Amino acid sequence: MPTRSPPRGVRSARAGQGRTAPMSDTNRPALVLLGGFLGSGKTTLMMRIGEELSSRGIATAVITNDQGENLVDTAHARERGLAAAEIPGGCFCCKFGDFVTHLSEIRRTVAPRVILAEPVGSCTDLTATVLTPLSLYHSGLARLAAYIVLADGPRLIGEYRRMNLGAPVTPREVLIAHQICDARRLVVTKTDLLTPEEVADAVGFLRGLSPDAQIVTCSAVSGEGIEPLIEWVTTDDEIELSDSPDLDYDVYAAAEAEMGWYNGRATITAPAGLRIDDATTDLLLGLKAEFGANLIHGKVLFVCEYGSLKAGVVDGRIGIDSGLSSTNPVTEAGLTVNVRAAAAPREIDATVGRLIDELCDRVGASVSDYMHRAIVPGRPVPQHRIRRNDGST
Ligand SMILES: Nc1nc2c(ncn2[C@@H]2O[C@H](COP(=O)(O)OP(=O)(O)OP(=O)(O)O)[C@@H](O)[C@H]2O)c(=O)[nH]1
Ligand SMILES: [Mg+2]
Repeated sequence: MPTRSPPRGVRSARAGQGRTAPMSDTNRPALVLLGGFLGSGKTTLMMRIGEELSSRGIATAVITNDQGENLVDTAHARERGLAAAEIPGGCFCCKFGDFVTHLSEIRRTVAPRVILAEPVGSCTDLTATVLTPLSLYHSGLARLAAYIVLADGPRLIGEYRRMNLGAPVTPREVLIAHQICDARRLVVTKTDLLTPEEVADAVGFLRGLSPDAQIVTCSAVSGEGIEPLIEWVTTDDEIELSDSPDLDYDVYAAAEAEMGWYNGRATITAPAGLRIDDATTDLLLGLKAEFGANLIHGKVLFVCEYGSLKAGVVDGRIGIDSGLSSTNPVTEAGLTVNVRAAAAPREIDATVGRLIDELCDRVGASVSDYMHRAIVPGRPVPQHRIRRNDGST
C-alpha cells in the first residue's frame, strides 16, 4: 500500500502495517463510522443511508454521540423510525466502554445487520482510539466495515480553502486536517449546492490533502452519489486498519476548547397556534444574526402532532429536513436546540434562552420544562490510544 503524504502538522507515519481480517461471518453486524467536522452532513447522510438500507430489507441501527445530552440527532433518528442509541457526555474514544456496551446492547435488542455510528464532529484520531481497540479487544462484537470521513462541499471550496489545511497552524486547522487524513474513505457532501466545476474543485482540494484516499461525492438531499456509499457500507469485507497520523493532544484539546456547546430542550405551548416551519426559521435566523461567522453549527428540532422538523445552519446556510405532514399551526410542540459556536458557553446559553423567549412572545406562547446546559468540552482523554505505527498505547 502506498504511503500517503498528508499535510505538514498531520504527519502520517509508515503505512502498510495493517492487517486484512478474513471475510466476515454473517452473525456480526457491520459497523460503519461516519466522522467529519461539525455540520459536514453526518446525520443527514446517516438517515439517508439508513432509510435506503431499510427499504432494501437490511435492518439498520444508529449510534449518535455528543459532548452533552438532549441531542437533536438522536431524536431525529428516532422520529425517522431508526433504532438509535446515544452516547452523551463525551466522544466514542473517551467513552469507549459505553460505546462497547451500546454496541452489545443494540446488537442484542435490534439485531441489525448494519450499525451506523456518528462520532462527535470535533472528535478525531478514531483509528487509534476506537477502531484499533475494537479490533483487538472486541472483534466478536461487530465487523469493522468502513470508516468514512465527510467533508462539507461548500466549506471545502470556501472556508477550508482560505484555511491552512495543507500546513495547519491553528488548532482548528490541525483538527480538521487530522480528521481528513485519519480515514481512507472520504466523501464530499452537499453536492446539490455546488456546480459540477465546484464539485471537481472540492475533490481536487481534498485529494491534495489526502492523495491516497478513495473520494466520492454525494448529496444526501438529492440522493446523487449515494450508491457507492451503500456499497461501502454493505461490503462483506473488514477494513484494513491503517496507521494513524500524528496528533498533538494539546493542540487537539485547544481546538475543542475554542468551542462552546449548548444543548437544550423545552415544551412550547401556544394557545393561539404556532407554525413550526416559521418558528424554526426564526430561531435559525436569530442564531445566525447573533453569532455570525462564530456559529459552527446550530440545530433545531421541533416534534409535534404532524411529525418532526429538523433544521440547521452551517456556514451561514439554513438547511431544512422535514418530516412534517402539515404546516398547520399547533398548540404544543417539543423543541430541542443544539448550538456549537466559537463563543463562551454562558453567552450561548443566554442568547438561545432569549431567542426562545422572543419567539414565544411573538406568538403568545409559553415555555415549560426548559432544560439546558452549555459547556466547553474537556480535554480528550481516550480510554485507549493504540497506534499501529509505533505500538504505543
Ligand atoms: N443542501 C444540502 N444540505 C445538507 C446536505 N446534508 C446535510 N445538509 C444540511 O447541513 C446541515 C448539517 O447537517 P447534519 O447532518 O446535521 O451535520 P452533522 O455532520 O451531523 O453535524 P454535527 O452533528 O453537528 O456534527 C443541516 O442543516 C442539513 O440540512 C446535503 O446533502 N445537501
Ligand atoms: Mg450530527
